[in-house]
Amino acid sequence: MRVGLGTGSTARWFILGLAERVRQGLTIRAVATSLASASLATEGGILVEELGADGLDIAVDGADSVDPALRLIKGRGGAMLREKIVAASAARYVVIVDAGKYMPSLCGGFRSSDPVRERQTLRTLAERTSMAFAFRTGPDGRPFITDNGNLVADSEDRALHDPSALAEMIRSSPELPATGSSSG
Ligand code: A5P
Repeated sequence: MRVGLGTGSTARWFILGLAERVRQGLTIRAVATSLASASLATEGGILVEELGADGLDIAVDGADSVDPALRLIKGRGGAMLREKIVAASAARYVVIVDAGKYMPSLCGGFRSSDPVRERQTLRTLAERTSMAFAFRTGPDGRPFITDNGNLVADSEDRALHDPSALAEMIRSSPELPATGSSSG
């Protein structure tokens, strides 16, 4: 099988378990959603390759939160772009969460990928959503940059009552980065 590997502490457990199965003789090929997951998989003996045109049989990832309608917030790990590409390429998409991820309603989250328009992106988001957004910073206080060289814009100032509508609004807004996406 061709298997997509997610990113984060939950996906890490999946990769470790998969590596154990590979050591026992399971034959798979994997595509990783982050450099961290690629390293972990390779160290565990999993063959990691680039995503091919033939897609994936299954992808397994974690999530930051899930609501009663099984809608998800993802992206806290900063691997959203590759996670979305891998998820879209997989015939089956499995998300693993523990009980701590269940929320009665989701909170905001947005990843921006266009540095040229970064400030305009935040302004547009704020205008369209009436929510406050800020670019994520790392432990050193500098802007957090993803594996793909993207910035991450986060908003957590209120619950999302209609995350599906928000996701659609962002997807259909030409002013927002074409590869940007609501996490909801
Ligand atoms: C990575 O970008 C994220 O989407 C993760 O899958 C998500 O943040 C869950 O991470 P944990 O399993 O570490 O909570």
